[in-house]
Amino acid sequence: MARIEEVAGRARVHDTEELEEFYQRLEGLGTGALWTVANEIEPWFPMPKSVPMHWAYQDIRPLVVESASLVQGEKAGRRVIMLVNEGRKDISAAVGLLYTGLQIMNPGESMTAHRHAASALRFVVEGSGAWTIVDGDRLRVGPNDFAITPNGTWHEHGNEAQDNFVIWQDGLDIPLVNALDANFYQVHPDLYQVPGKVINTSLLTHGAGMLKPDGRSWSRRYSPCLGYPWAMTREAVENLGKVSDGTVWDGVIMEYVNPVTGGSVMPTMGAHMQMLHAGFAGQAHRHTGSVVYHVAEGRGHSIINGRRFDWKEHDIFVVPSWAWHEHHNDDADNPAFLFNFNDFPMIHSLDLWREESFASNNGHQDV
Ligand code: GTQ
Repeated sequence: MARIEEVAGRARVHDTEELEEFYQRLEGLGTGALWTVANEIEPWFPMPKSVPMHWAYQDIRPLVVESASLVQGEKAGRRVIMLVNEGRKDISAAVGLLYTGLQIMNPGESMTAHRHAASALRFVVEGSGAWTIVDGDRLRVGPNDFAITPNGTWHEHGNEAQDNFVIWQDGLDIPLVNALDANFYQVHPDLYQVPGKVINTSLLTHGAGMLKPDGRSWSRRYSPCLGYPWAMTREAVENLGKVSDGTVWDGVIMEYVNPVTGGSVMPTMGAHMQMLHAGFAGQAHRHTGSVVYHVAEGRGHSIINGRRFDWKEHDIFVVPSWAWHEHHNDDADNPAFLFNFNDFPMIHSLDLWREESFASNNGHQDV
């Protein structure tokens, strides 16, 4: 049944017996009449299937921990509890075309190496001892560190701690790459990589915002810096907060960047850290692009399309494309830090970025 819109310029052909019979003949030939679906496939504005959602860490953590004794990491490949959007169960997306999940690794555990066309990133939630090897570069990561595993790189990871598990959040563009029918997957021929001698090589090379003599010859589309430690990130955002009030929507926000180009860390996914100063009451805005947030520090709430979501440390919530959203820090004495990853690099590179503030829109909910 076509969605009729009685507006000049929109499809408004009512069904008749004659037309229905015509549509059947079209269907039999692998064809269809555009006007029966036009209003749906060309909405006036983005109509995401994803809905705003919030996952409280205290609710999910016990199940993540339970999974550590229920399945062997080696059998599961990756032992991950996915966060699945109500409206996107069909593609295992958390929001839009982004996937996310919480991965747990037992003490001494390591996962086998593989690579795929999808890009991945990690935001460490708890536990010391985690490491990843990306194309032979072994990186150590701790709580609130951010790390990338770009498209096509061999990667494996594990936990070298003796007595604590590690939980980190995975973010991948799997639903996007699958939507484009462009995914490939390979298990490493030796199952494990042989890492280079020096741990944290990419960070030692690129971690200070400086370039070595041939630094500009890096020609990949992703950042040569694979890790972004929390202490440096927090300090950078805090320092910016000393010289700038930030924006009325996002407070003091900074993007993790490729140090060679200043561009996003990967071509499909970008990531930010933002600080909402004590008592910050953000204004609402909306934009194209989907966002997955992780509360790195603090407590507060966000209002997303009119629904309030209270959050605290390590909670995860999502803002679908074109949804109004505003952030509040409910602690009068301490800043809150929100990590996010998003599909903005794609949206920008395809000239699909649109942004609007609630104030300038006079509060109209729709167009
Ligand atoms: O570590 O590459 O959560 O391939 C899901 C799929 C993590 C990974 C996930 C993956 C990975």
